Amino acid sequence: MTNTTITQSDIHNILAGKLSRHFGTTCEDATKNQIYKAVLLSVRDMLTDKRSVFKRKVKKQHKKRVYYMCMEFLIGRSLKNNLQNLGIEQQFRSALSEMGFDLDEIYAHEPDPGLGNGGLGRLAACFMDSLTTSNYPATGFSLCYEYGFFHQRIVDGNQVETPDTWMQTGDTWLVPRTDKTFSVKFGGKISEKWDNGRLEIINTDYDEVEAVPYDMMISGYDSEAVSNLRLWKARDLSNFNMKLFTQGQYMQAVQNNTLAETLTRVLYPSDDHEEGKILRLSQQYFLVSASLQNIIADHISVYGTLSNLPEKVAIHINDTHPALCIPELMRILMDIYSFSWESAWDTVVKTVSYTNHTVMPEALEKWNEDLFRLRLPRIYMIVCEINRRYCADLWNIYPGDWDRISRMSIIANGQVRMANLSVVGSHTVNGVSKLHSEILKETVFHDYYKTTPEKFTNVTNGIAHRRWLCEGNPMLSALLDKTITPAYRTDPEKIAEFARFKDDQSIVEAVREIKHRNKERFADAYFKKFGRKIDTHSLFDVQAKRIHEYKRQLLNVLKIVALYDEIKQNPNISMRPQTFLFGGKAAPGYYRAKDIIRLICKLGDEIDRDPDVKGRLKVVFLEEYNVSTAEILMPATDISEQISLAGKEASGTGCMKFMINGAMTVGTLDGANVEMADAVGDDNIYIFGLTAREVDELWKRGYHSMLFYRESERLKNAVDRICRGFGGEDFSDFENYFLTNQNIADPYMCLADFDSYFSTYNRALDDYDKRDEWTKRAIINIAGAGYFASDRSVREYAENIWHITPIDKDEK
Ligand code: 26V
Repeated sequence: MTNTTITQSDIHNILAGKLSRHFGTTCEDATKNQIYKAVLLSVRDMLTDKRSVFKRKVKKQHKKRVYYMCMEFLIGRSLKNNLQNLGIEQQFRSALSEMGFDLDEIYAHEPDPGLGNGGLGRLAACFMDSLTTSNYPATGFSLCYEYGFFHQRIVDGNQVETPDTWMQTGDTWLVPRTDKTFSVKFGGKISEKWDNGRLEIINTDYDEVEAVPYDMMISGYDSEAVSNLRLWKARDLSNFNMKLFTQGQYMQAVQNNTLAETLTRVLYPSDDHEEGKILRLSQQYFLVSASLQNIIADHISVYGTLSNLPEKVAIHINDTHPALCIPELMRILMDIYSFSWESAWDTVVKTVSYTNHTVMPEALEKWNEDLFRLRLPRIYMIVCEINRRYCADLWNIYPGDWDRISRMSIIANGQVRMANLSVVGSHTVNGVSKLHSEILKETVFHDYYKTTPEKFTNVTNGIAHRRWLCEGNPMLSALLDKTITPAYRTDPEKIAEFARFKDDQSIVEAVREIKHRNKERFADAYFKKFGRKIDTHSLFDVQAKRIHEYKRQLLNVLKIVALYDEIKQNPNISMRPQTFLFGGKAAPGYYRAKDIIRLICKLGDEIDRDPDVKGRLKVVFLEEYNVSTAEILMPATDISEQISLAGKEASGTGCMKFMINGAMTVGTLDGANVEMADAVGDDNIYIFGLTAREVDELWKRGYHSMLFYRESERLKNAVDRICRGFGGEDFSDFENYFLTNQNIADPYMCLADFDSYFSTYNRALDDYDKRDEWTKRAIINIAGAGYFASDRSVREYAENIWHITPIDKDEK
């Protein structure tokens, strides 16, 4: 799509204006950084203009709006996305080139804001892209973390964390709205007073923090909409001590402001366990309270009443992190707008919906009750009352069934359980893949499913294919444009038409050539950054995701060690050259994950040093894996490793990004892999290992990894080899981990799945040599990936959960 209303010379003039006003310089004298800022500011202006037209339409058409609340939005870089969406990339490229600047270099100058940990945050960003492209009235709410997700350095195999100071150059997209602030209160004392027959809640001695919005506009492809992602930043409000100040004690007057200063300072860099930190709870309440006040104020300004809130507003809580929405909306409706309990509750449940993103028990949020009461006294009272009424209802349904009622209770054993609160306070609860939604009903939410089955549904995740295919793989998308027309850009299921070309030899060759060029592009970028070479004629086998035991990077390591062992036992064995690429960060306090990184790095060094290998195997650990790296890594991948223990990965979205770029998946029947296998058929995906049900049964029977170790010579050798260490580095602790741990050895059953994994991988390796066949199957994967576009996911949310419709384009 090209926007023909703006010309190269218009852009030249716009940039000249920006440079003169902001930096007092000219196109001739500007530095690269000044040009970068001038480009961003110009695009920002265009988005602002476009957004104001869209906002008017939404208001005029009285559209129902969705508010997507999430502690994380892993948006990635925005410039290229915005220019392509607006259809003005070409004009900018030419205008800049005339001024002596290369647009690609300007792209590279933009920092990649790490406002998320992984899948959950990236999904939120993909959804904003799709909502906007599909012209839905949508707003994202999150926090403006001063420090995003840490940068990862690898020093002698060890992960070292350094701060992500993205705001220093990345804040140009943000528009501070100091005119739209709200105040959020923490702690204090609550008292009640009857006033004219109305119960008044009085909060005293609280700490007050000002929430300042920083807005980032999100563009859509060829759409009328420009959405807003509103990020809240905490600013000190009440801790300025005027008395001390007027006494001349300037420094003391501003000393006591730690809460406001720390609240939005840093993103929690762990996505696997709740540390129960009061700061995290405060962050969550800050997000929720500021956003809800904002939503209510906007709604009142349009409708003048809250009685129609559920008809005009959908609030989505992305995982339990914003679950305080439920009691906070109750508080606002009752304490400020005098709703009765019953009508407030009815409004809340009709407005709020919830997505669960994990069944890992350690990630299910629970707060210490005392801490919760102290920090959020009024919210605590409301949660207690929600719980009291809910348990009373349950008592009527299940009289005497204490066990069940205590399992379903929101507060129990001194803890507030956020997942239970989320289910009770939402009208709809969904998982993120078919399998995961079924597991939710059978396990974590089983009692609720039995009680209110109509609440539960599934929406399989999706990816913004415009970023992950069109932007990241311009050669492949150009080929698609040529063969099936560009219609798939806004209607992704049309990619299916590409399957027609699987027997067209010229297309098969073109797809193979594109894969190779993308491998070269990746290898060049890697060389520029690290000064090390990768053989682009080797097979690229990639596992890129957070480092977690359940994702089983260790199973991959066992496979590589077994292949290495084959070479050691027979140095002349014929083996296709393979490069194993790992990318991902470990949570700073997750020592096992950090050890896995060290193991990968040290294995890589050992293999590099070994003359027997003769370049046939190479292991690369990619430092600082982030959205920008993923964008060039995925198009370069031959085999995508999706090997979590079945039942543990809620969906996975990386798997979809690899698929749409023509990689073949080696994976378990877990998360979205199940649906990917359905989409392409068994011949076009490499499935191995235990199913979720088999895992469950084995677990119940009693899992003994030692039995698998003893039965497989290859596995035994691989485990023993790891335990002997690499290059003087000791990994003997893995013996305990895999085999002898008294609690539970090999908790994610790597050993049980090893043989099946190894033989399946080798089958893929053999198939890779039949180059035309392989590429045909790559084409089938690309063609089958349309379903996994987030355009489809958000349409399902819009139609089945939020009940929103796109704006009417023709109406003014
Ligand atoms: C938990 C916690 C707890 C400690 C504080 C920080 C924090 C941050 C995130 C989480 C929950 C993470 C859940 C998550 O990321 N799930 C992933 O969601 C993806 C999108 O639905 C899905 O594809 C992945 O399979 C799933 O692991």
